[in-house]
This record gives sequence, C-alpha cells and structure tokens, in this order.
Amino acid sequence: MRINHTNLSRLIVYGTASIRLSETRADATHKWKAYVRGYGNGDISHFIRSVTFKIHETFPNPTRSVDTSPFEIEEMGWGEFTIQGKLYFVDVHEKPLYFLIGLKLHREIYTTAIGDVEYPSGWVINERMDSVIFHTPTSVMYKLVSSNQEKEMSEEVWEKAENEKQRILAAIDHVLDKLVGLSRHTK
Ligand code: SLL
Repeated sequence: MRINHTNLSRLIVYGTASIRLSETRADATHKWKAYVRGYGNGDISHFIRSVTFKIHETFPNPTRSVDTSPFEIEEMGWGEFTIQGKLYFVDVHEKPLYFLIGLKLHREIYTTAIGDVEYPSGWVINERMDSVIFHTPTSVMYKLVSSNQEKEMSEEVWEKAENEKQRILAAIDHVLDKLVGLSRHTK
C-alpha cells in the first residue's frame, strides 16, 4: 500500500576516496574506496538494502554487491574510471536508484568533498550529494525511513550546494542561448 500526498526525503553522499601507496607496484599505485553513506555519516541501512558497484573490467569480479553497512568497496589500482552504482531499497517495491561517480586518484579543481565529515589528510575525495525522494512511499518504506531522523544540513554545506545549483542553472541557460542562436541562424 502506498501513502498518497506524502514525500519523504533523505540525503545521501556517494563518492570515491583514494590515497597513493607508499610502495607502488606495476598494477597498483593507489588504494581507493567507493561508497554510499548518509549525510554526516548518518545511518542509511534501515532503508537501503544493498549497493552494487560496477567497476572497471580490469578488476576481477567487476560487479560488487554490498549488502551491509558501510556500503563501501576497497581496491588497489593504477587508473581512473567511472563507477556505475545501483542502490536497492529495503522495500523491493521502490525502484532502484542509479548513480555514476568518477574514481579520482589525482586532485583536480572539482574533486571535492561535500564537507559534512572530516577525512584524514592526503586522501583525494570526489563526492556528490543527492536527495533520495520517496514520492507516495509504500507504508513499509514510510515506517523505515521515518524511524530515523537525519542530521540537519550545515549552513556551509547548504550554501555550497546552492552555489552549485546556480552554476548548473547558469550553464543550462548558456546552452539554451546558444541553441536559440543556432536555430535563428539556420532559418
Ligand atoms: C585508464 N580508462 O586508462 C582507464 C582505465 C583501469 C584501471 C583504468 C586495475 C588494477 C589491476 C586498474 O587499476 N584498472 O590490474 O588490478 O586510465
């Protein structure tokens, strides 16, 4: 049964963390992790059943499933690639959620942490934050999700997210302007 006119949401953070090995090998220069966690490291295992990480095919068993918290895998390697994630909810009636995250071994301008938790120095963090929205959730999911309160977003993180949103909107506007310009040209 679904509960109408109800929306529940929970913040999740997914990302990668990597560090250079002190002794590198031909097939491994870095140790890395990929993970999904709650905002501020809050527990998400009461509504998330499992997370599947599809990593590069140069690794053995490239589809890795994690069904207990922390939803995290750890590996050693030499290269960067995109990881495909799939998040399954405790209630199988809720559709799984897909995400993509770039494994980053080297720091760039946009490899940043969300800032809700501290990491030891030396780690390269690449994270995204997303809001999982349960629109007219099943009653099972409603009970599970609402059984735990989530940490409130700090003002700093909120501001960062808002700036990012504005940046994306400005980029969309820019592209739309270009497209309008192009179509005028071809008329
Ligand atoms: C690149 N397109 O060329 C990427 C591929 C693959 C990384 C990166 C395997 C480690 C191992 C590994 O790190 N693969 O052999 O165990 O940069």
